[in-house]
Amino acid sequence: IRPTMSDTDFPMNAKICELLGVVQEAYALKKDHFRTLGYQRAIAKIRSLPHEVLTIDDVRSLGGETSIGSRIERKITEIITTGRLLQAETVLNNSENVAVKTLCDVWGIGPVKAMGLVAEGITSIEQLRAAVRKNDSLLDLNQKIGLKHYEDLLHRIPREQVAELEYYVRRIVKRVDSSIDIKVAGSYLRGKKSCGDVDILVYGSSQKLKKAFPEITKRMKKDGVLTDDLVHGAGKYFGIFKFPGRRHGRIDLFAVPHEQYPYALLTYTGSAVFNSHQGLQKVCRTNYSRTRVEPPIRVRDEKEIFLLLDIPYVPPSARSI
Ligand code: DCP
Ligand code: MG
Ligand code: MN
Repeated sequence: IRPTMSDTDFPMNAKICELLGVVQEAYALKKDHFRTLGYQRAIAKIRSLPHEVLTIDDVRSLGGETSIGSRIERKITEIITTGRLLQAETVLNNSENVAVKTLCDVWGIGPVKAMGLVAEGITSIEQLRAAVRKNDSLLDLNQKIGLKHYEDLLHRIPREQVAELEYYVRRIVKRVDSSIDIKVAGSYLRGKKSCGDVDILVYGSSQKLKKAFPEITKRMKKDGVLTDDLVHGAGKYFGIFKFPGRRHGRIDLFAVPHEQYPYALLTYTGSAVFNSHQGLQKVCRTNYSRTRVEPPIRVRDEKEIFLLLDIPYVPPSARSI
């Protein structure tokens, strides 16, 4: 388990988020959803604080419906007073956790698969590669592609390189059908300096897309830019791309008919809170152009969700359209 950097500007808040994050990931690996959620909420809350946490009261005074539990409060106190969190150190020193986390960095391998591999004594990428050479069916096709490009895919893609890819894909698209255009969504559209993958909406009339979309990926393959297919469904392509002299990267292409474009844009721009099945959350722009996400709006039943969205209620029996 590797600490992840947090977005907060306050050093102590960042430290708290980092150390609680280590514990949270350990619970996530153990499928302890209840504790994982508790830690996620605490981290989200601290990350969005407009002030530095210097005493536990800076956290306690927040109150609210999703106040931090006393167990997590004790952990925060430990971090504030000692600068360390024993439980996080235990997690980081547990070689089994570290092995599971390492294997999860292979695209296509999730915690369950990783735990299975570790149970078979496979604890490193090197060992996994050796094991696959002996037993070809140890991983599925996508996982094998993930393993092949493991090192390259660990790196995020600098946004300048995403812009290069955008330029290239648009040129291909225009040659196939000049009425079709593309929009790069995901973290790129959100202005991130680097992206985990490149998410591209290919939009136009649904009639034209039907023929053009497969032709577009076909040409990109012929150019050697698409090197491996992961998911190749109707109107959807997930794969690996590579430009000469650059690392391999992940690319997602989505065929989007004009009339669906605004919905697709909202969905694929993210981040996940803007798409959640876990709750409607108010997102406020604060001073210093920071974004603050409020806890999910509490609702008693589905009807209240429709009410919030100003849509007449539709009972489940009427939803099989
Ligand atoms: N998305 C979603 N639910 C998922 C996967 C994705 O709502 N299970 C949406 C929100 C994401 C967007 O699609 O922001 C793009 O997904 P990515 O996984 O590519 O995530 P990002 O582009 O936001 O980040 P990254 O830089 O890691 O690719
Ligand atoms: Mg992305
Ligand atoms: Mn993506």
